[in-house]
Amino acid sequence: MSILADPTSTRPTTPASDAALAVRSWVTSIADLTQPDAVVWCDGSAEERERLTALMVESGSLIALDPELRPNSYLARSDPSDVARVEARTFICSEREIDAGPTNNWREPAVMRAELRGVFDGSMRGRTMYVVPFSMGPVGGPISQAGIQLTDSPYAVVSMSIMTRTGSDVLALIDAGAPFVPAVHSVGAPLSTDDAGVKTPDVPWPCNDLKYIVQLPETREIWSYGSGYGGNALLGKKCYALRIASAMARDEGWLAEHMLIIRATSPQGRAYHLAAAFPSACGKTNLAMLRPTIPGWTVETIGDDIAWMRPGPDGRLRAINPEAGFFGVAPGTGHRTNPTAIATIARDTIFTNVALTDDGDVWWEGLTDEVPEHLTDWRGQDWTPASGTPAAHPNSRFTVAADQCPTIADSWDDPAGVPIDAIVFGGRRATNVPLVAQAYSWEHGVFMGATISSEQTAAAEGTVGELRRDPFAMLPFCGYNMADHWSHWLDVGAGLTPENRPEIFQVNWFRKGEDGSYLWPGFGENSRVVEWIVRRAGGEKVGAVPSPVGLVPAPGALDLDGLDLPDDTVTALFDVDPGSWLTEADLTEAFFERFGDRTPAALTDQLDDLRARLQVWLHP
Ligand code: GTP
Ligand code: SPV
Ligand code: MN
Repeated sequence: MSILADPTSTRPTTPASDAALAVRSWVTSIADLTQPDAVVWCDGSAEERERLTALMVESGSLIALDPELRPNSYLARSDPSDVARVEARTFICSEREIDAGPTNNWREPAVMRAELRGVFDGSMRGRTMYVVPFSMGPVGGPISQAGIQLTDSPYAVVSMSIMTRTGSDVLALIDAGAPFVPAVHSVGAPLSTDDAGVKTPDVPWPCNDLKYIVQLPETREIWSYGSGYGGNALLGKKCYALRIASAMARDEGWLAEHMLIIRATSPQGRAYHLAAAFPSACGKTNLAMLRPTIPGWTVETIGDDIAWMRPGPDGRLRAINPEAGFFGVAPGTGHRTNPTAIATIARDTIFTNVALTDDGDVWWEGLTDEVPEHLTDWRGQDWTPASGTPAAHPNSRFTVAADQCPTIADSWDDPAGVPIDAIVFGGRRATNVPLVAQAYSWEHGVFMGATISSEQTAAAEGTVGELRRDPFAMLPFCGYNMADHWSHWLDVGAGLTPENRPEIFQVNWFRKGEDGSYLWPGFGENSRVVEWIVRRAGGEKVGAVPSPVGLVPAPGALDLDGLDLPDDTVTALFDVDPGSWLTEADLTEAFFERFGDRTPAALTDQLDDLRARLQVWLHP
């Protein structure tokens, strides 16, 4: 088998440099290990995507939607066992366990490598191995980084070509010596051939019950086995842009974060940039595509999931969206809640695990108010409203290019990034956390980020609804010791001058009343909170009053015009109950203790300050 065995392969230009030879010898070594039938070098072209898409339609991996209703769009149904990230099988393999920290699964690199050699041995037999050079961020940009994903999944190739910049220009950069992260992916479902030379038939969604999502942050490598889904398989996303990049960023003085980025422009024409970290399925895509309900404001989208930020030549913290597409949660995305997303996915979209309508379009819970009378559910079974099961999987997703978004900012792909004015941390909290609060200082803001807790969602395996700590919304994504991440944030803040340092805020769209319903209408109405945040960050005269947990809007400072919120609802949205906050402080202390002496003293000082403010609140 030769590297160029497949006649459809676009042969990369004859390698001239040592770098180019090293890439080819790495590709050969992985092909020798995994033994695919053919190796195809991907050029990222439209023809290539069409060819692979047609191949998947033919094999049954993709279902073409009605082109009149949803042009050039497809539905994929995963294996029912392969529907979300698998955190229990996600490993950070640093030489020392302490460097992975208590919140990551750690394995010794040498042990993991030996294990991986075993599982990858012959794992691509009967399949094609695709070579996908990709760039996170604009190709060659000062904040961008390159990678190469080897994969036996055409679904991963096509998805990567939407989610990242792939193709020959990236390979040329790597051949010229640009560093790249090698990322190997196999669905772990080799196809055997019998004595007569007949291959076992393939299934629409090959995968393996045994899964490994492995990051080696010190040697900057990724190995993923057994899953074809989302963050497990599109290795540029969580594996690279967060787990590996967070470790790079720590070493090099920048930040790789699970954050959306937006640009908000006031009626006066002043533009502000905001980056916000919420745990998975807690509202990043929705905030990124926010349609403001308050007059005169516009919000434009820069990124919906990941931000890479570094101090720029002007001394400001500059952020890029390293991705090129959105892998967004479908359920709950509707004409009423997120019309921008609905417009974005009108064409050229891959849907995974949503329901199919009888006329060949897609549907999911929350897309429309009225529920279709008959559907084919995400498992391919007949479904009616009486079925009693969701028609779309709760973690079903759409994959779509960022530039299809009608609110995409013209600066979204500026290689130099946009200057960040405000950083926001949030989570899904039925109680305690107010609608919005501003940190008293950078250190207090880092404390807010470090103490995020959130009710678990369907974006990963686990019990939905259970409260868990998710510091910086990075619990499943930090490639090194989480406490070191907090120290790193303290250092980055200390390196910025006060004028250039973003203000930090905390928000909670999910607080519930006694009847269990949300107190805050959310979605477009979140623009009211965004206005208060960016005006505060911009140093404008907009009122704030102290509370134990941060500065909250002064009476009348948050624009609630036209909302018809009863006064007691507003009070409940901002209620700080010292008793339950003191209990929460005890839990925070226990949480910090898990990290031993790696927890920065600045954060235990912040905990002391919080307790002191709560005591004053309790006994004024
Ligand atoms: P990942 O892609 O997993 O990182 O998720 P995300 O953080 O981008 O979450 P997304 O915006 O997709 O929202 C997840 C779910 O939360 C969807 O079902 C949304 O409808 C719902 N949601 C988002 N914003 C709000 C809000 O302001 N209020 C309420 N009640 N629900 C919201
Ligand atoms: C998340 O879980 O935060 C996602 C989806 O954005 S995945 O790409 O699967 O990680
Ligand atoms: Mn995410």
